[in-house]
Amino acid sequence: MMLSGRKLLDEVQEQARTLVNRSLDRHIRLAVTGLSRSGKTAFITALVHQLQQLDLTTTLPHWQLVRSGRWLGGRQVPQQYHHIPTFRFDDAKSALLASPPSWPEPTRAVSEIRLELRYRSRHLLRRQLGQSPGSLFLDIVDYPGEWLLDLPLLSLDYRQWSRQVAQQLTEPAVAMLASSWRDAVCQLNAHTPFDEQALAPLVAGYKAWLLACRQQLGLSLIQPGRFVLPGEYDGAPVLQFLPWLAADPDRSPAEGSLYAMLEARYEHYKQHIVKRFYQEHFATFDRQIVLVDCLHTLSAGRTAFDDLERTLSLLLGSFHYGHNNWLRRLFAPRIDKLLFVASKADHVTPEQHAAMQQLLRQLVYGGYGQARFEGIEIQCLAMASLMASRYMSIEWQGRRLPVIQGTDLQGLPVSLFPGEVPCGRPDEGFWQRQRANPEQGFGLVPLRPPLLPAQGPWPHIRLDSALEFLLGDKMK
Ligand SMILES: Nc1nc2c(ncn2[C@@H]2O[C@H](COP(=O)(O)OP(=O)(O)OP(=O)(O)O)[C@@H](O)[C@H]2O)c(=O)[nH]1
Ligand SMILES: [Mg+2]
Repeated sequence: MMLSGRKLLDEVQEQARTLVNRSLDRHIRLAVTGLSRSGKTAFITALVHQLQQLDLTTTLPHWQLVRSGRWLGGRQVPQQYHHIPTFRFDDAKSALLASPPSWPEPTRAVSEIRLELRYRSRHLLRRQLGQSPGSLFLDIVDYPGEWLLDLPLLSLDYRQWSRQVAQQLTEPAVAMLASSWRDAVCQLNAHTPFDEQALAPLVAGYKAWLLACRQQLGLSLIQPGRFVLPGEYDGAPVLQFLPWLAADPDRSPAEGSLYAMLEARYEHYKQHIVKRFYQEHFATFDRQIVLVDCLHTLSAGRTAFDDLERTLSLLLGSFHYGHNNWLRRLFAPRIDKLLFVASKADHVTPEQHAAMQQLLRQLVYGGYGQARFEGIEIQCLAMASLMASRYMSIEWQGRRLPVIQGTDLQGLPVSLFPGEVPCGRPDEGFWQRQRANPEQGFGLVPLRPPLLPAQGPWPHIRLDSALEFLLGDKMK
């Protein structure tokens, strides 16, 4: 049958449209990663709010798309996976807008949100096909930072992981907190028959130690993550194991022995909890942002700083950007851009931001080098998703000092001279000054969120630079 000229034209146009949609990557899955309390949920909330504003010109000037007047608007649309809870944007926003305002709750489970972003396309083919405005679908995943720390476990067997914990315990401050369970665990015999009742108090001691390391020493390497935040596995036997700190077994432990059971539970944890979680939520991300709260770690002291450095290196090592190993097959990464963010930059005065970025660059140096080697584009930024402070300068002992002013969580006004952020790994002098003046720490006084308008734009630091880097090339 002969097609009429009009029909033929329609068909050709439809085929061309399909081709354009395929070639124009209209979908991005953004992995927002970071250790617990690094600012992931605040970032997602601020991002979603900003992207739902129609007029961004005044607040996001460093985002090219906005500057060139091509931004049309953003809205939340139904997400791809129906079985995953939706990110509770309205709850987070209500908390920020409440009187008094408060930060969103710590995250206890995974959730997702999908946005459709509309813009006027510069793409010639798309314009000719009548497809300007263009749409980009952005998927964002939020999850508890505690679970990120499980990722490096995937490349450790039970014996290797146990050695890593034994190494952590060589730090005196860390060992001191383990006194309630460590001696008993060091005395265990690999071949004794497994006894759930006898194991329970030891595991409870181990879990309490993990929490104490985080709360009292500000440590980041808290593994396994589900031991401090079990989610749906609360009470399951798979969360009842601990590292082997006694002598290694002299012969292969029989089935039903203590060692065999601990090892089996560890492996089950890796295969059925960790691997499944990452397969389900992280397998297909295209871009990644890694938030790091450098300032809080500087305040927490040297042990915490060293621990953060080690933790980041373990984490970035396990992403193995572009590497052809089994982790790569797990993630099938298409990731081509990686943004490292030193979060909560509103806790220091602006002239410190360059040092903050430098410090972050040093902290993530290992992963940075690896990713760049694989051709992934990388950037480091000092950013605040929500700016909770104002900058001032005050007269003090005949000098002008830059300070930040804000409100603490109790509602009292605070003026802080945060001091100078070291550009790299701090020297001994820095830690000594820190010990002498503990109240001077960066980010030690958490700030209450600022008073925000329900509809208008929200104050931030470099959120627009982050958007330019993460989305700019996909919205041409
Ligand atoms: N001043 C300031 N504080 C921030 C900012 N972002 C986060 N915070 C602070 O950091 C805390 C943790 O932020 P969240 O966004 O909940 O961190 P998270 O990474 O989602 O934490 P988990 O869900 O526990 O993994 C907040 O309660 C605030 O006190 C920011 O941009 N500026
Ligand atoms: Mg969170």
